[in-house]
Amino acid sequence: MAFRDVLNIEVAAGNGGDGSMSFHRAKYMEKGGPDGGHGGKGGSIVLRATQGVESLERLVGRRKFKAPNGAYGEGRLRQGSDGEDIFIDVPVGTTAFDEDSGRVIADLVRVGEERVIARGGSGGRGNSTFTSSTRQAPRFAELGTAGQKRRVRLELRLIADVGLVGYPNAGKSSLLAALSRANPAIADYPFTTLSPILGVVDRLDEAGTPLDERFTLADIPGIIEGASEGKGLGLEFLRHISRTRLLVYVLDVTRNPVEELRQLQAELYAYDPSLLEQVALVALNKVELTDEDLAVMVEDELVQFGLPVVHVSAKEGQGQAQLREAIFQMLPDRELWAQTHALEIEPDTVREEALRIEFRIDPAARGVGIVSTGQPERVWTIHGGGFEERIVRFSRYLEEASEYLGSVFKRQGLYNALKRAGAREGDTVEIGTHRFEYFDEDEGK
Ligand SMILES: Nc1nc2c(ncn2[C@@H]2O[C@H](COP(=O)(O)OP(=O)(O)OP(=O)(O)O)[C@@H](O)[C@H]2O)c(=O)[nH]1
Ligand SMILES: [Mg+2]
Repeated sequence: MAFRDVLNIEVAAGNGGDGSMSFHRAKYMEKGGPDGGHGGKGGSIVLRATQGVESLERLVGRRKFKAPNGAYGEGRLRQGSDGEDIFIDVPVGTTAFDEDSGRVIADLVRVGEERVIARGGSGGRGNSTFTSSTRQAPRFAELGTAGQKRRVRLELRLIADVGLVGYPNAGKSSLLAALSRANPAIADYPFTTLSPILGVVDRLDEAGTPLDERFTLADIPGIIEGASEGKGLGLEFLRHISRTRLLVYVLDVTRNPVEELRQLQAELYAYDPSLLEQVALVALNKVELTDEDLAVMVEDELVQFGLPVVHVSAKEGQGQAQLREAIFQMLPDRELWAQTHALEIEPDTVREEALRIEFRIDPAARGVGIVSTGQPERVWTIHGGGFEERIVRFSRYLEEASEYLGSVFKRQGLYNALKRAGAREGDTVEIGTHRFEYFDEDEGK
């Protein structure tokens, strides 16, 4: 099975159902009251983290997800049913990005965690809602709003506690095999490991009996100089270690460990500078191939990096118990780590746009554009403040709802704002596709 760890999908939440415009009808009753019910909510698209799914592969073949719409409201105050949410199961460790804004919209790190990635539209209110002392028979209702549509990129980062990084052939896979029950491919050629592999490492007591304490260890493909420019297998796989709590630099003592570590750190830095802030140690591997004095000399040279050094042999077993124990002792506490490394997630609610009034046309000032009424037309265009959305929600009943909308707009301060901007009696106000005449209430008082 190919290891797929990035997947692009398209998601569309359901639209909200329209509110109903209806009046009660019964025998012997001439004129019943308004009884239009509300529309139902549209279904949302929800990501859910599950265990036991190792890759995003499971989703392949299905790139588009659509949640059902909410049902229309009906007479007799019957509310439309809500559209059901659609759940997309993804492996723990999946992060979702909005393809267009690039922002993180979900980051699932615990089994069972859920996050809405496309919100269903809300249902419109039925006409029964809009009665008042002066409006007994509203002949309008509210439409449902559109569900959110998004292009989403899913990325899977293995949630490993510890990551092994090193040049090809340094012995990373050999170490994983020695410390855990994982069975990675090991061979005497570079880039044996082509995709990340996880193993579980138990803490052992002195007699070698497992204690009830363990960490997961990720083995990733080797990194070479220039990896950040795409050489070798590139740095794609560093994504998997970007959220580990500890890094083990695996160095082959028989090569040039000091130079290799410098290069490794430069490549990691180029990918993501915060990788170098992770707790780390050095596993100086293959020590059985050199004499001890030489290994100690190398260790002295590595002092400049400020990292603890453990001498090991993945092949012969030396230092493995020490390496295991050193990792357990240095590993930052999971809860504390999670608190300081939480990704910043896009807020759920879109910040409401401030009201902007744009004075578009003043033909009089330019001496042109006399309309049929013989008056120069002055048009004020309204953006933001939720006014355009509100017009859309009543677009089917603009005529009937105009008095209600007028009172809402007034309460929201639209006419005051227009007046302050210099609007005059008879000017045209444009909100979305709707146009109406500006009327100054205080005039003539
Ligand atoms: N002598 C000796 N050989 C080792 C030791 N550890 C690993 N090797 C050998 O080094 C070679 C590479 O080992 P791997 O574990 O595949 O190395 P890797 O770092 O995973 O390599 P890539 O997956 O290509 O990045 C194999 O031939 C191993 O047998 C060791 O401690 N001593
Ligand atoms: Mg390997």
